[in-house]
Amino acid sequence: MFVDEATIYIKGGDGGRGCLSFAHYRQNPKGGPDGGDGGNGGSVIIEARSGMNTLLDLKYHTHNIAKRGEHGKGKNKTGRAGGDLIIGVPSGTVAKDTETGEMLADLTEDGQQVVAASGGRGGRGNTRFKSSTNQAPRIAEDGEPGEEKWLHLELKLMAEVGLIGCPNAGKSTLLARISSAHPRIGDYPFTTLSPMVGVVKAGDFESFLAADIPGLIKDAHLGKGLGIKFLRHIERTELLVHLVDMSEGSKDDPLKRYHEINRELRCFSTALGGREQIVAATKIDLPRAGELVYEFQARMDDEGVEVYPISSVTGEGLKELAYAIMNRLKRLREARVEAG
Ligand SMILES: Nc1nc2c(ncn2[C@@H]2O[C@H](COP(=O)(O)OP(=O)(O)OP(=O)(O)O)[C@@H](O)[C@H]2O)c(=O)[nH]1
Ligand SMILES: [Mg+2]
Repeated sequence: MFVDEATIYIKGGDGGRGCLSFAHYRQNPKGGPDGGDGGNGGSVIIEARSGMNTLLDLKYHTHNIAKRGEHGKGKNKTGRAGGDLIIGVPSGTVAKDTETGEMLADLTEDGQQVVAASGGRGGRGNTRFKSSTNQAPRIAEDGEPGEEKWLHLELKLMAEVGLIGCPNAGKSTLLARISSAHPRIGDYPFTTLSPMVGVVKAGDFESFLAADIPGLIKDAHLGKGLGIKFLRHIERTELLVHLVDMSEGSKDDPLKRYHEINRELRCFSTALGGREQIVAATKIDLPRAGELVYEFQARMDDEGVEVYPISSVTGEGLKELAYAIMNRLKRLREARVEAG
């Protein structure tokens, strides 16, 4: 099951207590201090793993506590340190402190780690307190407690391209057709209930990652339909491909739908609202589509936006679209490099 949010409690292990002990040898009945230090507690470490794609496990495993350090022992033996607790999360997970709202980490790279809660330091044994004036110190420290906090984890998928549009526009069908992914497809709105990423090949050597998300409707920002919560999964994208359905009669103006979706994006964030888009007119194989596409293209032309007509059934226009996406991505990257 795809779960993209979880709240967990984490605590570093407590440090072990320092030991209060004196050596007693036959030759030296008075002995001297020989209490060892306590071991350090283990830390809680969050690690990104590209092979994972859900926070499901953590949803049901909320308490995560690292091992405590062992107490120090006589004969100056230091207690063993508690092992770190490593929690794996999908790449793209953002960790925030629930209390302060502070972002602790944005784990985007496979294997990237962050110490989310440090273990407590072990207490010093009495040997450490020996001095010229105090040869037999009767003090030893307690270990420090491990750091504890509640974390909110939120997964934001890693993809360069996001597919957006109304429910039933053909987003999942397009992704299934041009990528390795197998999203669910259905002849009804809201078929897609959780986002999915696919690798799209453009030519022999180039590819990009595209994310399919549930469809948006007017007033999604007010909670209509599935709402806008899935938009966070396309926040990291560089480019959006906006799919507009050409099969839905002329009364339901495609241009109007196109503007409605863009409005929802702006309501979610100015960043997403301002993201570059490529517009694709879908389902052009259907008999009634021809005229609508022509009209839509003409009106978009007035707005200075190019439209790519496609059919995921016949395959028409798909290659052109994939190449257009790849080229736009390259241009965006070049512009980014130039801008430093
Ligand atoms: N004729 C034709 N039908 C298509 C085409 N693309 C998608 N469809 C059909 O349109 C319906 C909706 O397709 P989906 O890919 O599930 O649409 P979606 O945009 O992912 O929908 P949601 O997940 O609900 O947002 C399905 O019945 C598809 O078979 C196309 O190019 N031509
Ligand atoms: Mg879908």
